[in-house]
Amino acid sequence: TVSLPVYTQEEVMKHCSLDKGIWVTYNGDVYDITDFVAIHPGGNRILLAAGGALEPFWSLYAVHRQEHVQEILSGYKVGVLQAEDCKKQEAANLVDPYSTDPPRHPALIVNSLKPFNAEPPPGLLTDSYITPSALFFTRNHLPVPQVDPNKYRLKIEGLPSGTMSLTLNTLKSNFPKYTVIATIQCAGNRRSDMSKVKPVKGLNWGFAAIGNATWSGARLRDVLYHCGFGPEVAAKARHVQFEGLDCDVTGMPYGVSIPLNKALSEEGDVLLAYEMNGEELPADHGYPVRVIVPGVAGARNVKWLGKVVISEVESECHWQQNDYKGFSPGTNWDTVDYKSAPAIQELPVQSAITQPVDGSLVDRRMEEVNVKGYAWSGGGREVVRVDVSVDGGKTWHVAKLRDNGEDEFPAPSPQPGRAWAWKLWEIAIPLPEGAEVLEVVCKAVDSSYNTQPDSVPPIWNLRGVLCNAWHRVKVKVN
Ligand code: HEM
Ligand code: MTE
Ligand code: MO
Repeated sequence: TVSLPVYTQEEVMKHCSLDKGIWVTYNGDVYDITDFVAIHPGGNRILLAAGGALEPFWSLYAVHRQEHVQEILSGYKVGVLQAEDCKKQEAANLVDPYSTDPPRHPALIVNSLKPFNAEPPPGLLTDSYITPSALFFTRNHLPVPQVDPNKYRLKIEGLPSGTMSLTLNTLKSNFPKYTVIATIQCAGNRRSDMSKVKPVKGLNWGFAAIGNATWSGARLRDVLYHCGFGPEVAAKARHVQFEGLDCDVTGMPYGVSIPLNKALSEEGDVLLAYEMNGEELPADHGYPVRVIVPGVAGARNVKWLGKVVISEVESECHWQQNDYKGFSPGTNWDTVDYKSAPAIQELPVQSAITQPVDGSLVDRRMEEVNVKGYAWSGGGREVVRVDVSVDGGKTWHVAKLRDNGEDEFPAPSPQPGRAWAWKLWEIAIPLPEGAEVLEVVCKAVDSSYNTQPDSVPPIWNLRGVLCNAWHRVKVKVN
């Protein structure tokens, strides 16, 4: 083997532009990645590491903690880093941007630790109509920001009065406090069902990236009108952009937008929430303030809200423009054009089976099999029916819908178009005679008579979002 040249950090640093070449270090090795820059799936940001170490960036973007990424990198190796510089780097890498993340519940199933992404065991999900905050799924793209409630300011931009700045106390005391019970679902919920058909890119969520909570706070519309929203702005503005206080290494915050109409509508129930389930928001769920956009994909419910911008255009951020969009099963990574598809807002009708568990056993002496699950639809469309089958969809039974499971949370029948909360459902179905395997299936119907597609292939998409095919669970009878 030819021994590779040894470089100092200083030499590596000189290679930080496309004309001088782009070099980076990783784990004590030196790489010339000039030719890779143009084909990097994460785009231009790769240049941030030019002339320096990859570690601080890769610790922020967990997608790189995969074997195939290491393989790509190894193809560009040109040398090793001088021992003394290696030591310096190791010391610097000990600063972990996630070190201030909060403690989490041990029952959560972790999909990625840094950033933290986790869901509860699905069986626990239907134990209570209101999901306990500690078990509510968490979807973080970045480290949890540390926010001092006394220094917190919510900036409102795009109104005639210029930038407005509201304290936490103002939000709490100057506006009426509203409470809504709303389900939040990640657009990637059930991605693992999609990746069984063909690999997709993204966190491998099971079917518990969904939860139902009470959210309390000021209505966004009240705050906007208070800050001077009026006909002059309404004539031009079309979107409300949100920015989180969580930033990537370049200082770019998490950002998305929703249609202005949704934000202004009295029936839209969009909140600047400071409470979840009657307590201040937990750190993972957006302390001290998050947006709740009922009926809309989790991604638009911005946590650690720092800024609201009234605008003619959608958010320019990655998560609005180049992520959280749906595509044809025929679209691949060579042909995908993110500009061609609208951002996901309202989600389609969804349901899943939490009991029985896939692969479990049912005793033949039991005459019935108890089936339980959740059902929900986006856009305030109420789930009006859930059909359940134990023979793979040949025969169907109608499940009993529960608006709420506990007396403490009386959920009155929602107004039409404002059904933001899920329904839990259950049914006891007679065991079919002689059956050795049951294929338990559920599908929900919403108030617009939308229902779920029977299988994944026709809705498969490269990013694995919007997976709402019939949920199927197999159990053995013994
Ligand atoms: C995604 C390689 C540097 C940010 C990816 C993926 C690969 C890759 C293979 C796709 C992973 C997957 O989804 O399976 C590399 C290599 C790098 C490098 C070889 C260095 C030589 C960086 C740097 C940053 C970065 C320095 C940030 C400053 C991202 C992001 C994605 C990504 C945000 C996700 C893109 C998306 O899913 O939309 N990278 N990367 N990468 N990379 Fe890098
Ligand atoms: N807001 C900020 N600031 N940063 C984020 O990473 N993730 C979004 C959304 N809001 C995110 C965010 C996504 S994709 C989802 S699904 C929901 O938050 C998840 O909310 P939860 O973690 O409270 O369940
Ligand atoms: Mo999400």
